[in-house]
Amino acid sequence: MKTFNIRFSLVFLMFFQLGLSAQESNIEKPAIIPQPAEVEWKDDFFTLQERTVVCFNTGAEASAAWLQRLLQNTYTQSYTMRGDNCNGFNLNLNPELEETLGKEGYNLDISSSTVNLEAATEAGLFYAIQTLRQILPAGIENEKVLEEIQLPQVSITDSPRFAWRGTMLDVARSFFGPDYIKKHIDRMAFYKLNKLHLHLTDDQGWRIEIKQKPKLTELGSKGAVKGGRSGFLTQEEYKEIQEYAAARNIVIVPEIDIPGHIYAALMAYPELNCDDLSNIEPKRATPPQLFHGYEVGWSKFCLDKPEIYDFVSTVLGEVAEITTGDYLHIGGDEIEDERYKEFVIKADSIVQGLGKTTIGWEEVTQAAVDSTFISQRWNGKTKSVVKTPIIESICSSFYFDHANVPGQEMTNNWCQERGVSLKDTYTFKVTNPNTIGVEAPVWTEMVLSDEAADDRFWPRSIAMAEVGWTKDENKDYNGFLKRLGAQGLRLDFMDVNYFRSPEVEWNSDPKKGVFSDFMPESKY
Ligand code: TNX
Repeated sequence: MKTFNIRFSLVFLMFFQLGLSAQESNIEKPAIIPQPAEVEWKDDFFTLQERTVVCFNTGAEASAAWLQRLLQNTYTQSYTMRGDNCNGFNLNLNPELEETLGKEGYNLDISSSTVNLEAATEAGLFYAIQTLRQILPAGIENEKVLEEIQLPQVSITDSPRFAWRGTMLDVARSFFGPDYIKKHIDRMAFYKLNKLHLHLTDDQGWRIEIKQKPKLTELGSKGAVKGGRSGFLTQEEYKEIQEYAAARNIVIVPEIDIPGHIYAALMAYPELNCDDLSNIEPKRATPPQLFHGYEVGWSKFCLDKPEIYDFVSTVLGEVAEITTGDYLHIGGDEIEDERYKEFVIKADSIVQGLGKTTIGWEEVTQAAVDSTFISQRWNGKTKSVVKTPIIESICSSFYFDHANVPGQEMTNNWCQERGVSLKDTYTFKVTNPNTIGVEAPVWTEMVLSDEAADDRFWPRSIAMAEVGWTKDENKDYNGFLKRLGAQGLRLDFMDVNYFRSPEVEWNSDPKKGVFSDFMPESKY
């Protein structure tokens, strides 16, 4: 009897296992990017019912709205309800979880009948929802999915490696308005990026309204690089973008580039020049002309004139007033002047006086700035006299105005002749203990349309998102390429004009989206 029992159990077990593996192969494991810290897939699934309750507790109201918005693109009818534990979707905000999950971490647990999302903050819940979104079928990105939805059961515990996960858009060389910026914010949020740095001013254009200095936009916003768009953001538009971003856990970081890269202000307010114009290269442009070229490093304030500090205080004061984030970026790149260090220290104290944290390009660390000053590394050439927190934007891995593949047209490859490949981005290893995160700039001297900006940002920003979020031991380039390829269709549905990196096997719908016209040469 005993032997029979054991035999029977063995046979039963074998059947059971066979059954499971068959089931398992039916349900593909979704591609999640960035790779979460801990993922445990189970061999069973959750079926989305025709009616669903979304339960949320105090503080999770906005998350409930997000989740309901997501479920709207499925056949389910969802109802939100204040409460702790419903038999359906549960959003649980619990500040005590900060100890284990940090500010942006979350737990996501999908079992046979419930989907539980918990975090210490709404940011964490928002990220749990983004992960859930990646587990739901790609079709929800552009239509109502009516076929039955089965989600694999899973238990995910996740939190980011770095607090700073950003992109930078140069709206000064060529203007990008609220519509594109919001689209960009949506895509960033999907990949758990949380800082959008706007390079608002440069020689070619001034892009943010300053009420006490109206000529900055009346005159200074009219320029752009040849073929690029001009324009500016009103303060109302800026605030609206900022609110849109905040709802997606993204902080807008405004940059007013001083004391160099400042010609747009110098043509609008010529009194900021030295009387003999020794602060600019007149062959590039002289006031009241606009500048449409590409050259850098040829303009600066007249640093001997004390009035420039009034100008700086007024401008930064207004920008600080409309900025809800903690940071003001003062640029500080590509200038030589005896008074440069003095200027940086003074500008920092103005920013601190406005209650914000100062950020500057790495050159600022030639000056003995405070240890709260954040420096943004881009060419790694500065001899720093201080240790500061660092945002990593080293050009050889994170300058996305560079070519996706060698020879790509309309790219600027001064840092690395062959451009910046997906692999260059993905395999960057952060080793400096002062690094607070990563950020990828798209400079727009050669990026003149929304489609081109998409092509430069995506998919390399996705690789960067994983550098910023995922710990080294959980990263793997080949695994990343597979997950990225699997997300192609989703990017199509999201209407992203991403560069079809040749190293990726894209699961993509050629009827959707606009393809980049680049054809790799056979030698690549
Ligand atoms: C360097 S990076 C610049 C920008 C240019 C960019 C082009 C930095 C701080 N300055 O002014 O647009 O190269 O790649």
